[in-house]
Amino acid sequence: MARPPLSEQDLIDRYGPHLNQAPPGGWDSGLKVDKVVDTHCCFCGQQCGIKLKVADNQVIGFEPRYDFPFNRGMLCPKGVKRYLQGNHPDRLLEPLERDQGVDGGFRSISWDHALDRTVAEIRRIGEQHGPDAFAMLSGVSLTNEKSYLIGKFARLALGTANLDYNGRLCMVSAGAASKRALGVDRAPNPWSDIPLADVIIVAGANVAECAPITTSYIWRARDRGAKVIVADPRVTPLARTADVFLGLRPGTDSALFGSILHVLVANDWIDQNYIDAHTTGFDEAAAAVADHTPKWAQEVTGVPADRIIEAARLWGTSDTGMLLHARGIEHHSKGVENVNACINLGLATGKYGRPGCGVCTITGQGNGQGGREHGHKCDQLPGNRDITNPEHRAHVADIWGCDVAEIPGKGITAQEIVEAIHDGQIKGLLSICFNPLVSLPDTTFTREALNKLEFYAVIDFFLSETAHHADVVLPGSLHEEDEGTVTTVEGRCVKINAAVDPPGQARRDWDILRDLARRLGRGQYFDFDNTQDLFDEMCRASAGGSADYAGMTWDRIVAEQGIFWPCPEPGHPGTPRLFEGGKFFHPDGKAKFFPIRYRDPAEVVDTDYPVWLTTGRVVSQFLSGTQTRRIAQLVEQYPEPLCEMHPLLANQLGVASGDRVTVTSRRGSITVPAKVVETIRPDTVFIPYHWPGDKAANTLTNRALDPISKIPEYKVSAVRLEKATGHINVTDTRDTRLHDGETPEATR
Ligand SMILES: Nc1nc2c(c(=O)[nH]1)N[C@H]1C(S)=C(S)[C@@H](COP(=O)(O)OP(=O)(O)OC[C@H]3O[C@@H](n4cnc5c(=O)[nH]c(N)nc54)[C@H](O)[C@@H]3O)O[C@H]1N2
Ligand SMILES: Nc1nc2c(c(=O)[nH]1)N[C@H]1C(S)=C(S)[C@@H](COP(=O)(O)OP(=O)(O)OC[C@H]3O[C@@H](n4cnc5c(=O)[nH]c(N)nc54)[C@H](O)[C@@H]3O)O[C@H]1N2
Ligand code: SF4
Ligand SMILES: [Mo]
Repeated sequence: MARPPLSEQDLIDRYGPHLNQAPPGGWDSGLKVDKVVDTHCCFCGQQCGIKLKVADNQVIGFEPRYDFPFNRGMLCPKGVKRYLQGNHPDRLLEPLERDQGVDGGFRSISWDHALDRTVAEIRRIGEQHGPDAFAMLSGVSLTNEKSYLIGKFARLALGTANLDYNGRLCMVSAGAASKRALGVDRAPNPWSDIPLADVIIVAGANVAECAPITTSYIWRARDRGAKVIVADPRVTPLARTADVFLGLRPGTDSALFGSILHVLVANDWIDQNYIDAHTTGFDEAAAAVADHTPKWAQEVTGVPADRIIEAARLWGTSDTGMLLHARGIEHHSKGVENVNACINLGLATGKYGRPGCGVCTITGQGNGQGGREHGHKCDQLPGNRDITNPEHRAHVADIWGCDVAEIPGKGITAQEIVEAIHDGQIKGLLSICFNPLVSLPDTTFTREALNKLEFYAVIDFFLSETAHHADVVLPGSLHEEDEGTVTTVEGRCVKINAAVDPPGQARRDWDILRDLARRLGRGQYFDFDNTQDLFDEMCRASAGGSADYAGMTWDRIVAEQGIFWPCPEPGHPGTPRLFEGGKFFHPDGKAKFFPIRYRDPAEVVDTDYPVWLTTGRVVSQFLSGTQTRRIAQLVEQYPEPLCEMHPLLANQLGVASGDRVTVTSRRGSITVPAKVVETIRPDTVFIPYHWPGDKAANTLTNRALDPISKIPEYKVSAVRLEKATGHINVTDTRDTRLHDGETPEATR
């Protein structure tokens, strides 16, 4: 609901009758504010504290929050502009139904009609094809309470096993690796440990653009003299200040980390006492990399052998050290192996459970951490429990007050759900907080699948590109329209406060799901009146699980600026640092090494597709862009996807910055302007993925999945490039030239 323009009288009331005369109350910012609400940013997993300024039930501005210890008043460009999305004219204000008629557009319908039709289709598909033929997809921009509710809703109201979430595209490689090695899925450290590290390895994480506030933690370590090592095919902004840059070829991380382990062992830069006391499987892990010599790794990764040795020396001989990784090593058909290779480096040198020591994943979406704990993954029940474990099922059935047999078994993962839709096995879908048409690999395939659905309902606040394929669109709530909790990158559960009510007929997400459950005849399991009720039930359900919130209350969370889980009972202080005293979460208390050998990515370059493509993000856009592509000030910073390429490749193609290039993979092709940069390997191009349609990087990417985590291989595809017609003036404020003394080998 856009606010009407100010009338002349409004202007006089606000600013006084003459330009040179102050209004009665004196000059101020011109904003009449009813209240200022302490909450957190709705975007990335760092969850910076922010204040929203509210007037007339609209968010009209923001102020930084200096009291929140994580960001202490700092915000990135997205956090600063986030408040602008709420009043956007595209905001969905009433339920919509696809009009099969003339132009195939949508028409407004009543809530009763929208919900009754949705329920009728869920019933019809269930009766004709069984309950698993109706799937649900969910998202981790949602609060903990909603994640919990969705897990329960899919299992008890829809009765389907096939519920999964968009963290499947994001956090699952890190989660699976961490769980199998350490018995728990959480970054082991509070971020206040980062400045205490003597060496910091940043692997496949564009910290400055994607976790901007984390940069300041790393610089605080540098100020103490810490060494920074960056492993990335691109010289990211942080890499420009690195002491050692490991400019590896996409898809070769396990060769790099395997070789570092090899060097640690060969030089006895390991902590044998720690290994003996607190771990199992070291000998097998060391044997697996016996042939991963730096010379061999130089061939595979393109990183000079002496740099690999230097990185190993810094890591192995420093008393403290942290390794931070993100999707650059996780978005692979061997994402879990890559993460386990990193964890091996931490365990081999005893870098766990002490200040300034740990191997941490940097979470992605706003609730990238909490959203993977409370049971909306296909194999999971609340408390990060296992849906196939009889004891876990019994515990949750007890909390839910249902028969154990009513909880379906393990379902299939997000990409597999889309494959099953394409195959015709799954006929109906309800999605909330997910835009798969932009975010899944191989867009053409995803579109075909969506078009095959017999019925599709979407809960969103904007008509996302995926929602265009829906039969029914239910207008849900924006972050600032509901309260609840999220769990940040540090494992700190924080409180989100509602600033405004949903506009028009839009409803809170939980209210929509509760209504659907009631209409499905399952209201008895969804007898709650607000999100606080949901939080309390969620905490009870999590009790005894690895992600234990049982001792938390909203009051405590607010008073203590968040609580780190596990927090198993009232009065428990929470657990900022995991694994102190070498205690891991497996039954024997020990951590597990995994033997990791390098293997090729699912697709490799050849004569037809000779260039590596990798994809990712830019600072001003967020994920599938549904939100940030609607904020003009962010669009201006980077209006459309550019194909970053090295001058050597550009010369070969006869291309200058701004010339359009056609990029083709085995899946399809897109044509985008080139951006010639010295900050990328000559054999690799990078395209950010935030745009839909003919600008969608995912038209090119591969559906290959990691066998364990089922994450798609977004970071490696093989492509060919040709100069196309057309040119734009590329404006990007980033400095992508390399200066004297700043010429990493990989970019020569
Ligand atoms: N501005 C912004 N911030 C965000 C988001 C956003 O969309 N925009 N999204 C949030 C979410 S959900 C996520 S998951 C995080 C993602 O945060 P990041 O993982 O940091 O971001 P990406 O751009 O996906 O990839 C990170 C880096 O991996 C490198 N890379 C590519 N291939 C490889 C490889 O094979 N090996 C290695 N070692 N590196 C490789 C890329 O060059 C890139 O610099 O960001 C969060 N923050
Ligand atoms: N090529 C390539 N593809 C990628 C990646 C990559 O690096 N390269 N990264 C992957 C990663 S890490 C991620 S996390 C995914 C993200 O992919 P998606 O999860 O599909 O992207 P989002 O933009 O978060 O989509 C969320 C949708 O939910 C809506 N939404 C947001 N908050 C709420 C809410 O509170 N309630 C409701 N009802 N709706 C809400 C938004 O409007 C949006 O339409 O993309 C993946 N895709
Ligand atoms: S760093 Fe993340 S949480 Fe902080 S303001 Fe930026 S997008 Fe928001
Ligand atoms: Mo993500």
